[in-house]
Amino acid sequence: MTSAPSAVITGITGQDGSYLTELLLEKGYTVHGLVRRSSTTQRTRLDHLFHNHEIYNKRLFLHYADLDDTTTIRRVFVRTEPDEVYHLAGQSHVGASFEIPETTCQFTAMGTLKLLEILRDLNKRPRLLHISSSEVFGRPDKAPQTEATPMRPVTPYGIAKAFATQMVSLYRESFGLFACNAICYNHESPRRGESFVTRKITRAAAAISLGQEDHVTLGSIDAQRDWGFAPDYVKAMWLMLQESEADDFILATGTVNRVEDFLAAAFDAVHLDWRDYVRQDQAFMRPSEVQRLVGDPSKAKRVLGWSAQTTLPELAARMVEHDLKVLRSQPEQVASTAKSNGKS
Ligand code: GDR
Repeated sequence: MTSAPSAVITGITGQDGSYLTELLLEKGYTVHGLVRRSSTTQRTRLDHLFHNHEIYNKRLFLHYADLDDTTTIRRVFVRTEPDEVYHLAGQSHVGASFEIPETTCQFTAMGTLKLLEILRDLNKRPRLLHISSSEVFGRPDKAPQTEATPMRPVTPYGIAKAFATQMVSLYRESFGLFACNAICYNHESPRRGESFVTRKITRAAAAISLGQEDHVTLGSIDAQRDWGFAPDYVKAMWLMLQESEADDFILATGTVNRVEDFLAAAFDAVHLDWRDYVRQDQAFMRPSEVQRLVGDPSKAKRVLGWSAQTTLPELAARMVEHDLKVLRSQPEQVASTAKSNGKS
């Protein structure tokens, strides 16, 4: 009898980490999550699993390990001998990367290199999925972008991701690691952090419709992005590690929209006109902005049989519906979170 497959997930407490954990548990995996040692670590996305006694500490385990703590991470790998590693952790906010470029590079770039070095030395090497980003393309010459589009990042976050992405390819080619980059375009969900533009908008639309807020302040609303639904994307990440050859894939919808289109979809869901409630502030503009990113997911479709299933209006409506529910059940908490949405 073969034993159940096992996986390590870095960044398990994030949006993607939580959906991926659910997917892997459904598939019978034992899941080991690496979490930062911090008194304020947010784990609400996984609470339902921690409270499940059939799962927590039976098939789902947490290990404290910062991304730069190589000794501890190595120990986790030696002890757990995972079949697969999903490397999702890092400083994921592009706007914030201008304010904390060193931290961004330390975790996103060097954290990935340190992980690769650990994997290279293991006797039993797991397969690695690294979550890369459309930000590596920066201001590309060509749209939509493919796996062959040159990287021209223009943000500290994009530069750190480009470094990590190229290191993953290098370790695959030079050291024979089964290591893949999932070059993900924006992917959202009700579990998205509130400082990202989609969730900030859906929360605000919900709060405004319930009379708890009267406006939302944003930065650039003509920026164009390719927005998909996060649970669709974690399925592709898993599929990538089931292939016989390690390879990189663009994960995207192939459809581009403006922030304005997302605003319209979210406010439509509560029957309001977004133009009456949106203010703009320089504080939310970035020193260097990626204006338009859209991916060509045809390789993922051809090789993995994967395609994004959720349209932008469906995505926005689903997120607004969730925020309305939360807001109605915890009005004070949600209103104060929305107010304290810092510079992002
Ligand atoms: P992005 O997502 O930078 O594309 O990175 P984000 O939601 O932060 O911004 C999308 C676009 O909206 C504009 N914008 C604002 N953004 C934020 N956060 N807050 C605002 O108030 C606001 N107003 C306008 C931004 O300028 C930008 O053009 C996301 C992250 O998940 C990355 O980790 C990931 O790699 C990429 O998507 C793919």
